[in-house]
Amino acid sequence: MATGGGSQGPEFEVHVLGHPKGGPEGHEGQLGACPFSHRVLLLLEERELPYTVDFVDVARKPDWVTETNPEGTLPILRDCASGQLLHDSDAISDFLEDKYGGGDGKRSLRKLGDCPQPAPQLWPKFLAYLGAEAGSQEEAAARRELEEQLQASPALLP
Ligand SMILES: N[C@@H](CCC(=O)N[C@@H](CS)C(=O)NCC(=O)O)C(=O)O
Repeated sequence: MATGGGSQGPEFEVHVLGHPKGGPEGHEGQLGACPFSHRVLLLLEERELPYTVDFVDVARKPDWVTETNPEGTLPILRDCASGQLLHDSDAISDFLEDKYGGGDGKRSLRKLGDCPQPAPQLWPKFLAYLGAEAGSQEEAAARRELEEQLQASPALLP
């Protein structure tokens, strides 16, 4: 396990998606392309919380991952003091905010419900637009649908 965050003993264990191709060290010690895992590492770093990180090979997922969460997804955060396991980056983000937000001179990163949210189809429509053939009717339709989603996300617009 690698370590990060503050200088005291680890307060959290974070299990994140490992790199699928590996390298000289295989999957161990390499972060994979998982925005949810990156998010949790960033939250711990931003709060300067001491943690250890475990890079999980999803092709050989340990049993405890699926036993504790039927969806079997990463990241997973373990609070070393209480032993509590948290799955899902939204839940982890809100848990850290409840525990550390705004206290001891640390700035609040806000809870999910207090942040502006995009329309639910914004990201899928953006991906559909990117994947459409340039100049095609499909691209024009995908662009219209993307614009509708943007209009439905006023808090994100300048
Ligand atoms: N809603 C979850 C999504 C997590 C997720 O989809 N993780 C993916 C990697 S980006 C995963 O663990 N995939 C492995 C699998 O499904 O076996 C969160 O926010 O943490």
